[in-house]
Amino acid sequence: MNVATLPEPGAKTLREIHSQPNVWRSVPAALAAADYRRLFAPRPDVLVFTGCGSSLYLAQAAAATFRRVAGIASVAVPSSEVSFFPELAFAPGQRALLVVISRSGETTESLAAVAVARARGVPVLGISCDPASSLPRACDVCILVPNAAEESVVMTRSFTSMLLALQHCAGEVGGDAAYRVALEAVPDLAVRCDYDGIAAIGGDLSWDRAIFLGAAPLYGVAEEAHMKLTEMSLTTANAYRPLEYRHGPMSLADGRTLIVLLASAAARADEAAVAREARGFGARVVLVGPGENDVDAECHIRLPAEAGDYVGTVLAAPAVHLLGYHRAIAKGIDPDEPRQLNRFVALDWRTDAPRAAAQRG
Ligand code: F1P
Repeated sequence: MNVATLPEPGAKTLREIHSQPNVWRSVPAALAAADYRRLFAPRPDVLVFTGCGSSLYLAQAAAATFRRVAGIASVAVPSSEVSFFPELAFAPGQRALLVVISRSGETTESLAAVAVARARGVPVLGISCDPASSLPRACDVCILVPNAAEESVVMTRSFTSMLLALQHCAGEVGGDAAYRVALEAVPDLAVRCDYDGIAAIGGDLSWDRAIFLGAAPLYGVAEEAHMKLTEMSLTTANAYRPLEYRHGPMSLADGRTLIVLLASAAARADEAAVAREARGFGARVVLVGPGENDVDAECHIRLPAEAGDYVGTVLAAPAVHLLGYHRAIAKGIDPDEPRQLNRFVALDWRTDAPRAAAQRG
């Protein structure tokens, strides 16, 4: 093969990362095509968000948003736990709605979670990027965001676009029209962000462990960030709520540790104190959030002040996606070809019946 025609390593992933604001603009129209409102009448007592990998972290951010914006009790449960510990998801006497998140719509554990819900008479709302997949056929209603799908294995724009779609749902279900208007402005806010400053940090191989700190809906983004860095650049990473970092993990903070604080508005001063303490142990600090660089971060990805914790949730994602991309390239790794990873995990489970029942035969 002519070397000149070989694609640049990571070309697909980089293109997909930068395409996010434009893809986000199409989310309201994608939502309008799905009659999801009927699953909220009567109003469920609890929403159980579920998914695997990046989609589980998306579930965490979506659950926090629904609690705050729609005022409905919401939890995020890994799809495998819905199958093996359904009592953690569905309490007797509680009217639940299962919300299954799957870019591919083919992850076995997530399809099995649908079977568990069905067997209990629990309605299912799905969200996926593949209209031809199994998930839309298995759900009562499925929101589809097809142009957010990636060619790459790693999820970037599908994560943020499906999260934005669910945040719009929360606004609709909560009757908060102003929230939905604020969400529609998010793509324009993203265009105002200068994400490129993260490239130098990604290219600096003098750190080799990353800690992502995020609270409430940003915790799901922090978890996604740790996953992206791991998948793209084979780097050890962890995610914590910011103030949790003092309760043990800070013992590892040193000169080879990168702290990425996804700062919230609600707890900003206290979160900044944690970052400064970590810096005191030699850790490097990156700040992603609005306002001033009050943590003496060596890199500040400044987000617009009007972002807010439940409107600007997705705005931190391109920064952490680019961190993973640039670190992969600096390490000579192609983020378009992540090691030992498939587009989705297919298991030899029956998914037409709850796993436990299927195991009993
Ligand atoms: C879920 C997932 C991805 C992960 C990898 C394997 O896929 O765990 O989050 O990055 O691609 O599959 P899906 O259920 O959202 O399609």
